Amino acid sequence: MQLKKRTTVHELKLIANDLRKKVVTMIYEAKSGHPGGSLSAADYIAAVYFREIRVDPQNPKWEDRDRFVLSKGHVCPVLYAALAKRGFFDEELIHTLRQEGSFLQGHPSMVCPGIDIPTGSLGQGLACAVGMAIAGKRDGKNYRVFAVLGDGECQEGEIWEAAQTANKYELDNLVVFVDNNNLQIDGTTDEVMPTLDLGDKFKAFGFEVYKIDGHNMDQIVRTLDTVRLRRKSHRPKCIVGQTIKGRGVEFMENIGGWHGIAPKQDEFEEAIQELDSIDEILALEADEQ
Ligand SMILES: Cc1ncc(C[n+]2csc(CCOP(=O)(O)OP(=O)(O)O)c2C)c(N)n1
Repeated sequence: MQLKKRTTVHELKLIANDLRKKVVTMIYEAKSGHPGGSLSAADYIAAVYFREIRVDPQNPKWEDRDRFVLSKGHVCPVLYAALAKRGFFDEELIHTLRQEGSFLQGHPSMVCPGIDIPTGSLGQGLACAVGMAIAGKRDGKNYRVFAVLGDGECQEGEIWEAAQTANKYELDNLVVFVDNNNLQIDGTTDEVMPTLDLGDKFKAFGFEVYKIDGHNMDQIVRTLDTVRLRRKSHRPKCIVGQTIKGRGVEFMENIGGWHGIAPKQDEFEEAIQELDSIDEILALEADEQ
């Protein structure tokens, strides 16, 4: 089910900041995890989970729900934070990230309520999303499938086989987001294996492409609105969001080293302080409106 009232852009900005705080907290407490790519995807994931996706947290396996595939599964802390905030499970459980016995493991698993497919082996998620979208059409279902890919991940050949298939089956129920933060584990995507312009590539594979600033909530919301209106266009959709790895925590921003390490206590405190100050700025913004 969609939320009763459409969440406003301002509310989504606050939610995204809250997700960022939770990401930093979870990874600090677990002493491991992937902050950089979680923080870069936070704005889009906030918009999808709090404005767009039709899910029922009380009935996570609802047959007609929209599906969500976090193809770059290592950034699951941001997805867990969103699922907890939407009520799929007790928010307190976010403090169990990566603990033995917790369903919040280092990569998503289907024992966690709200996870539609296990991911982590990069390159495979889009093919799963395509399969779900084909099944939806075959079964006459109205659901959509949202997938989130990393730009480094797009170096994998399987992504392009899946994209080809999405075009062949006219999967207008598929919405792909590429988190184009230009970094991966070992450096920039250009240094490791240039992906070239991912928007142009998806376009060449038959997708409708929207190139946006992946941190501009106005643009994200407008693009999701457009994509929803074009639901029956017979073409899959791809939103390429230009993003910043580590977004929101200045000392992590654009630093490859923050791909997969946890902040130490002083770093954690500094990060939370900075994110708290973003809340203060957002409160001022609201007062001025
Ligand atoms: C098939 C596969 N190869 C390697 C890895 C190890 N790995 C984990 S994250 C990552 C980098 C991913 O970069 P990107 O897709 O750009 O994600 P982001 O920078 O947004 O975190 C790699 C190589 C993996 N998970 N799966």
